[in-house]
Amino acid sequence: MWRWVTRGLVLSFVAALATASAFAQNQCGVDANCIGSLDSPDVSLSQSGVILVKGFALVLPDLAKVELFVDDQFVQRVNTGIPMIDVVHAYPNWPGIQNAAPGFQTGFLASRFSNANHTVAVRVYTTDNKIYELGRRTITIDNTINQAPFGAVDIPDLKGVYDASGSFPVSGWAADTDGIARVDVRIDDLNLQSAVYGDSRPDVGNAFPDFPDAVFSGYIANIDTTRVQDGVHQLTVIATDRLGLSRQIGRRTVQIFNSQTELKPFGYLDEPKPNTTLFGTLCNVLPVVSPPVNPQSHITAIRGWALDLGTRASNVGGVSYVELLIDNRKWISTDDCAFSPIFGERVNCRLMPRFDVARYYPTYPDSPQSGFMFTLDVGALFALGVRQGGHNMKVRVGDFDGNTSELPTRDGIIVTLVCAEDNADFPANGFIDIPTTYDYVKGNVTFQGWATDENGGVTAVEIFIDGNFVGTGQYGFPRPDVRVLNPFINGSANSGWRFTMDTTKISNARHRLTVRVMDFQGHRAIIGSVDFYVQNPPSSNP
Ligand SMILES: [Ca+2]
Ligand SMILES: [Ca+2]
Ligand SMILES: [Ca+2]
Repeated sequence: MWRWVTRGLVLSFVAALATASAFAQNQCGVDANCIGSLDSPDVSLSQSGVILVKGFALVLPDLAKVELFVDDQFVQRVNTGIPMIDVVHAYPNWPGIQNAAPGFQTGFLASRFSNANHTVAVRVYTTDNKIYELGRRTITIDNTINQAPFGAVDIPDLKGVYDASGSFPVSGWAADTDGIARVDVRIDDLNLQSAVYGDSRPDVGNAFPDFPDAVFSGYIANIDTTRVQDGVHQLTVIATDRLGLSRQIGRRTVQIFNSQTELKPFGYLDEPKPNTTLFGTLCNVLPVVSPPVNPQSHITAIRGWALDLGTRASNVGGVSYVELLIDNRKWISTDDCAFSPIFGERVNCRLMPRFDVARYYPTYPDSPQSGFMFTLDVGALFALGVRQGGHNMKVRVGDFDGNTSELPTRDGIIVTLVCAEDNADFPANGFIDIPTTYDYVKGNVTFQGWATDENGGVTAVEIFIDGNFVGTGQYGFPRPDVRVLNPFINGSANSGWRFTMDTTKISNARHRLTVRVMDFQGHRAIIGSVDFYVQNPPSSNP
């Protein structure tokens, strides 16, 4: 009996040695070149849904990759490079720690495994081809359990008490294999508002490769702080799945302070985009009306939206006026809003429908009618002494308390104003629909928009990234919407352009798309620029 027991022990010990040597790996922590921890999954809980695998690893000389193993079988590569302030503080003497982002995170579907015990471990690969195993543990999978939603709050971040006034965004991501029914933002455990859910989060998609819904897991709520008393509050974000199960996915301390003078208007200038060439006609004809417009001249539409909040006490939130400034001089104000006999409709007005804005700011005064539009006659400006060339354009918004803001920023945008009559040419007109400003894109992305040229038509749509020519787009796609807006322009019905770009060829960073159009006479005009972010997963074969 004694011999039998001992023999069994010895055999299992030999078997363990054989397993370890087969992979030629060390446990992270046995030498000075690897420090790490696997914080999740928790062995004390039965696992279901998406099993989160999270931790950190600091290795020397450098980290090559991290891989997830379940039952000693390779499952997937793990997303690395996640900042972890607490780890940076805990290992102040680690080489290069101040710039380190030692966190890693992934997840895998529990439904791919049986309801039983399974081993989980990650392997950490160094740039000098060493392999360390980290965090081996046995977990229990029980697919009959409904997992509560999981996610994160990215904004506000964890850096301490967040000072807020007026409007501030709460954003992050939330996911659940049953689908997310809603994400709610609470202040002091009272529901304040629901977030808009379903925005694209390619970084989260990368972290959960076998859970495709994670790509559209982003949420954002724009919080109107004037609905809350000034002071320190606890803000929590609660996600609820389609089966009704909820989880708090983040908690932050916010300090709210609202005074009338701080509650400035905010908003955005949608059109024109930066760098656009805007043209005028009848450049020598002095306009007889104010704001300056000549009948039959070419008109440029200036469009955007603006909102404003008031304090709890005074409650006089709301936009009072919007003005168009060129080189800091006011040319048109929504105080001029009136029926125009030239256009046969009301022009230079605010309170225009913007249901897209209302979706993101549902509780704000006038948000369904937050739009404004100006009819700018560039030719009339020339007649009044404005020179052709580059000019600063911005929009100033005033509230009822005497506060003003400038859109899109105090710096405005640069536009080029030209007279179309000088070389008998109307510069091309157009727009960039995709990407929208600060979109996150990855892999192959198709930029899209439209372009027209009123005399002769479009020959080429030239695409620039960060000022470098990258190719010409395809042209001639149907755009009935553009036709409706520009019925008098030949070719507007088929004015769509597209350009497919492999974003893995450029860095994971902010970039600027600029689109230039050439017409049949060889005249070129920029139709705008849009800034966007590229976020591709690390290459799968380092
Ligand atoms: Ca669930
Ligand atoms: Ca205000
Ligand atoms: Ca032209």
